[in-house]
Amino acid sequence: MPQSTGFTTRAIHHAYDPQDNDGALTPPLHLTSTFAFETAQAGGEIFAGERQGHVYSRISNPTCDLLERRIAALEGAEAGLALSSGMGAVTAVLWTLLSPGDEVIVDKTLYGCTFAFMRHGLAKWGITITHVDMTDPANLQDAISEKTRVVYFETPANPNMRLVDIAAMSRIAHDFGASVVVDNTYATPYLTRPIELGADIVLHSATKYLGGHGDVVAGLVAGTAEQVEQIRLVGMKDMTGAVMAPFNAMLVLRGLKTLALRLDRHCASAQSVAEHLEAHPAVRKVHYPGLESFEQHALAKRQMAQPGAMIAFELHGGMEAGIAFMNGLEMIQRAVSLGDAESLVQHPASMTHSTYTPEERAEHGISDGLIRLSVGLEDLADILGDLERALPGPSRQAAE
Ligand code: 3LM
Repeated sequence: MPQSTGFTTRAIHHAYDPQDNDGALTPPLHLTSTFAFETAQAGGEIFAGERQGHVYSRISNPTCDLLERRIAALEGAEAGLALSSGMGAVTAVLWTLLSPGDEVIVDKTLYGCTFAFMRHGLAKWGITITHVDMTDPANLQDAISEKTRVVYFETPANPNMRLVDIAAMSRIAHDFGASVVVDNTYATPYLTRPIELGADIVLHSATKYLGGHGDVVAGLVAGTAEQVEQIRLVGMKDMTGAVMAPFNAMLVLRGLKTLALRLDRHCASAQSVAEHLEAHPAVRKVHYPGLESFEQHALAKRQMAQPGAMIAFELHGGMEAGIAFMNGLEMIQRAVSLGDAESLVQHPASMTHSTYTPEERAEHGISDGLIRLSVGLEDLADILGDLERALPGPSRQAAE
């Protein structure tokens, strides 16, 4: 299939020909831990890298291999790597790229476990973690030095939706020889392709939109063939063992086929929900890149094909009002994670970002009253109806 085919065509067909597999339309699931060598010599040659072939499923597996080719094709990268989880991807990439004495510069806002890994994991091994506010590239320019090996950020950032200008960051980082690693979980390659904008490595929690159905925990990485091979052999094979199970690769391959279709619907509904929330008297502030009032709306339009389907918002009554609102929801589920068919709501300060101390949350712009909503695929009228019932206001007061 030529590279120039469309995004969804690649998500459905790339790197698979049914005629290579007895005509099976759906790629086979290779449930095998190890691979038999035709001869002892052939095995030795595969181990020595002189011959192509699979050895053991902690290193590679044909079902995972197909997923790796697909994510690379969708991200515009040379190669991909499938891992056990998003955190497996984060840790395998950073253990591979960093050594004691190095510095990693990260954005102020990160997913809670990534933040904890940096602060309490990497720091333990003599790696310096420097947080800068990456909403302004000048802050990176001021902080970067020859010791900086990696510049790392999420855009949009979990949970407060801050955006980072990938092209501007990459130019600054590359002047100092640092690698730019982007967590593209919120945007997915359908909305933003960091490598095309200058980043070096992209990683994902494929548990979210890529899997898309809330039934798998998975991670993906994309980058140059050389980098990905290193991450496979050092970060994944030896340092973390965070390998994806072939069955999970099959679920993510299935999810990818409908990624564009689902995101079109997710984004259209999220835009309506964000506008609805912004107009509601009980709502103090809505953080959604598709709103004119969003501080980085211009960057969102330049960098994202659509504004995504994650919304963060605060109610006038702060945390207490937020908790009451969450408990008032009937259809929208109170759960962490995101990108599923089901709309999900959670409270970052006590849930996904409880890995930050209260002081760190204040310093990093994660307010105690912030509510995070992952807008799902249900009928828009039902999503809006559930929100309306749960928000403080005359209708709720009358019912109480
Ligand atoms: C969450 N996030 O609810 P896994 N990068 C980003 C993420 O959002 C996540 C990961 C990496 C959530 C998970 S919180 C207990 C549940 C931007 C995960 C890590 O290892 O696949 O969970 O990915 O925000």
